[in-house]
Amino acid sequence: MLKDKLVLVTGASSGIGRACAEAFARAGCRLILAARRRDRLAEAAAHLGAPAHLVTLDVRDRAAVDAAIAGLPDAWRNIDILVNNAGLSRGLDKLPGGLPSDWEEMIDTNVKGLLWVSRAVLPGMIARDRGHVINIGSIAGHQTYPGGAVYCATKHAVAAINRGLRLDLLGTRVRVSSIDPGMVETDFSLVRFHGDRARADQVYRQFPPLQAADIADCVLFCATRPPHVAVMEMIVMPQDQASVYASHPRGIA
Ligand code: NDP
Ligand code: 8X3
Repeated sequence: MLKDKLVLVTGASSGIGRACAEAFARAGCRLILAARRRDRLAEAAAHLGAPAHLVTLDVRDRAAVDAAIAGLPDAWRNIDILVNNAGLSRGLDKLPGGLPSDWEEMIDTNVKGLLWVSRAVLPGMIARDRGHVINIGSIAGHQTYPGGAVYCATKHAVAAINRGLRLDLLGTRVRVSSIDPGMVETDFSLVRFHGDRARADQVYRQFPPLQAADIADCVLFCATRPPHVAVMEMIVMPQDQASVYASHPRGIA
């Protein structure tokens, strides 16, 4: 079903994005891998076992996004699936003491970056009357926790964009889905805590977290439904995390 489909994954240099690229590669797809760290993209591509085109891209830079999509070689232009995954959290400070630079980075990446990439890719999908935009949202798009106001605001925005895009594409065959995970063990916490490895590792010792491959499974599930089936939103949590407020501190064996 996915054989030879062309998939663009943003944030393919790490975590969930890289796992999605690997899963689509196993399904026979060709991959466009986008992120800022070229060395990490090249490393991911080397282990993919599928044709891959690398795009060094900061999704916050609208002009760069437009140029990257417009400049794709002919064989890499007709994107079938866009995985809007690039994103991050910065800081866990209560809002009155939060760093405006952290807020700007999150808003510019998680909201505006997702919009820039979608705006650049969607016209082609609509013209071909086929395609699938799969957004990586979060449980933080459904709930809000202390210190997370701005990150949660960005993921609430992703949820609204996902729902709005679905409405705006009604009548086309272009599908829109959001996969909204709870805690996934990736570099997410390392980035959130500005590189504090000990603090980041502690996050994933409370209970068995989801792994990036678990989210890639869900993305693949959405992408492999028959054309008349649209998965609009999927919340996926670790078994020991019932909400952002309620988890069972089972520890890690
Ligand atoms: P990682 O830190 O492992 O990966 C984040 C990816 O985003 C990296 O590939 C990074 O690439 C890319 N990225 C960040 N900023 C930019 C940018 N400006 N331009 C292009 N790429 C960028 O974290 P995750 O895999 O966990 O995060 C992926 C997505 O999943 C995010 O949207 C996150 O909000 C979401 N999510 C994560 C959860 C978790 O618990 N881990 C739970 C719910 C959702 P590079 O630095 O090379 O540019
Ligand atoms: C990441 C999940 O709960 O850390 O989006 O915000 S959470």
